[in-house]
Amino acid sequence: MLHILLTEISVSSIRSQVSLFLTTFQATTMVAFNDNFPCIPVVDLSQNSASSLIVEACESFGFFQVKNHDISTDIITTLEAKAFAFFELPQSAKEKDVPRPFCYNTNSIGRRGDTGCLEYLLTSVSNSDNIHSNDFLTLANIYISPIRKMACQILELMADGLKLEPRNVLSRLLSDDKSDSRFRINYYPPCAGMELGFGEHTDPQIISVLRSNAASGLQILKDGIWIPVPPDPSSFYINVDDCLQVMTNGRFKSVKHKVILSENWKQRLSMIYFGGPPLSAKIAPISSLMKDEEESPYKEFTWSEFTTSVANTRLDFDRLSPFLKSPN
Ligand SMILES: O=C(O)CCC(=O)C(=O)O
Repeated sequence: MLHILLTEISVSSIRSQVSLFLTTFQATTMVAFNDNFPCIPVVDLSQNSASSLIVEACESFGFFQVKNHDISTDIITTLEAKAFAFFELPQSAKEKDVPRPFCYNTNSIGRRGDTGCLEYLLTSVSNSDNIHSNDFLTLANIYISPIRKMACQILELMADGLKLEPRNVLSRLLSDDKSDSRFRINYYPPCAGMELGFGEHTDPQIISVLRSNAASGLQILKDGIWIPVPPDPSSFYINVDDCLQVMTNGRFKSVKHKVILSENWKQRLSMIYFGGPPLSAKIAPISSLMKDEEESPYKEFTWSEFTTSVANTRLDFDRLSPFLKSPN
C-alpha cells in the first residue's frame, strides 16, 4: 500500500517536473539558439514620434520599452535597495515585519494554486494618501506617484495616436481618486536550476509599468514565440492589459508574459505598477474607435466584475473569455 502510494506520488511529481522542464527547456533553448527575435519596440518619450510609436507597439506587441523618462534614479535605487534589504532578511523576520499594508507571499501566486519561484510584496495603491509613518510605504509612494504620472502621460500619447478626444479618456481612469491600482515588488531568489519564476498570464488592468534590476528572465509571447526581454534598469517596460484590449476592441493586444529563471541565476527584483480603473468603471470599446457596423465581441462589464472573476481563475486562464458574447 505504502509502496503504491509512494509510486503514485513520485509519478505525479515526476510528471510535474517533466512539464516544468519542457516549459523552461523550450523557453531557454529559444533564448540560447534563436538570434532572430523581433526587437522589442522602444519609445523615447521626449520625441514627437512617441504617440505613433506607442500605437504601433501596442498593436503589434502589446508591449514596449520606455526610454528618456524623467523618473529620478535616486528614487528607484533607494526603493530597490530597501526592497532587497527586506527580501534578504531571515524568513521569520520577513513574516514578522511585513511592511503593512503590503502583503507578503512566498511561492504562491493568487488564490488558485499557482506557484512560482519568487517572493513578493503586494498592495493596493491610493492616489491620495502620501504621508505615512511606515518608512517603506512612504518610499513606495514616492516611487509610485511619478510612475502613475508617467503611465497617464503614456495613455495620453496613446489617445493622441488614436485620435481620441478628450485626450484624457484613458488616463482619467488612473488619475481618478478611486482608481483601483496595485503595486507589486517581485524578488526571484538565486536558484539551483531552471525554474518557472512567474507563470504565463496577461495583466487584467489597463496598463502595467515594470522596472527591473539587471537580471534577465522576463519573456513576452508574440505570434506564438516567447521573446526574452533584455533587462535594462534605466528603462521601464509597458504592458497592454486586458481592459485596454477591450477598450480598443482588440486593436491593442494584452500581452502574455512570464518569468523563467535559469542556472547561475542573478537575483531579479522587479517593481510593477498595475494601473487599474475605479471599481465601478464600465469597460467597453471606446465608440469613436469602432468602425461602421463594427461590433464588440465582449459583453460590457465593470472593473469590479472583471477583477472578481480574475481572482477566481488560474494565471494562464484567458481571463476575458467569460465576458465574450459568444463563448469560444
Ligand atoms: O517580475 C517580472 O518581471 C514580471 C512579473 C509579473 O508579470 C507580474 O507580477 O504580474
